[in-house]
Amino acid sequence: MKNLNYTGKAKLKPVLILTKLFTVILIIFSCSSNDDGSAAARANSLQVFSGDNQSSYIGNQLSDVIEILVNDQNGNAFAGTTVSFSVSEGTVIPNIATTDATGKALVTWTLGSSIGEQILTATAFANDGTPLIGSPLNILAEGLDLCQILTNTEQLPIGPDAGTETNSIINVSDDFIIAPDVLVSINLEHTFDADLEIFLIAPNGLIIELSTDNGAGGDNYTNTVFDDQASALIIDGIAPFTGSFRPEGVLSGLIGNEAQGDWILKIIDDAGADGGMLLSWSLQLCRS
Ligand SMILES: [Ca+2]
Ligand SMILES: [Ca+2]
Repeated sequence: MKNLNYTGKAKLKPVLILTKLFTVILIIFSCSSNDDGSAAARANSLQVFSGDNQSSYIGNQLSDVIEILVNDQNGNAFAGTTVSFSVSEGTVIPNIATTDATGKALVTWTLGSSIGEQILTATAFANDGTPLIGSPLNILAEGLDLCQILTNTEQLPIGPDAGTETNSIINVSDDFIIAPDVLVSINLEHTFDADLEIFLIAPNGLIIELSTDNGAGGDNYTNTVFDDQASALIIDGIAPFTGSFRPEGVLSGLIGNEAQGDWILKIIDDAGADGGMLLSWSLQLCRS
């Protein structure tokens, strides 16, 4: 028993000494790095908290704010750091923001005019002037085209009997107000163009006369684009009307209307005999 007790104490003593020594070292170490005993937190790193990789239409503000997070060296949120922002194009508000109690700086970003990738850059420095880890920081967004072109390639017969109607639908699923420029393009085959009366009908029922009884005995409409800004009038054109023409009605009458819904290309063959085929048509609609 004595031997056992003696052996036990002999093993215990070095452990106690080492523990005390380690405690002393810890106290010395912590005293040397913290004069007042509190944590000496400092701004250390910069990262995106939220708002990266959004998309929006060019010239429009992104739906979510961009949140930048500054942490200290222990990974805790750090307040009071100045973060500067710049954009490849568009605007960011504000240009300079200070991190709040949650370590975050918030900005709104309105995209510039380029379709595709746009870049917001956040920059922040420590008190000693060195950049924070992660700075400069790039946040990306995608600028979307304001205009969409929708196409229907379903082939439908035209005529040949008098009074035959051909209706082809393009559905617009997006909900937006129509801005300039509205364009319609058509491709069709027909052996006597003057038989044809071609209209665009908007979801709200507005009817735009594109071309009626033009082209005399000529054939087809081949890559014909109806555009209010074209220099040539469709009534002055010659079959197969390849190129851009001002329609008989005005497409600009659609501006300000709701885009969503079914758009109809209506073709009436108003004379017997000759007939043909609708090959495809497209509708360009833009938003502001
Ligand atoms: Ca006919
Ligand atoms: Ca006409």
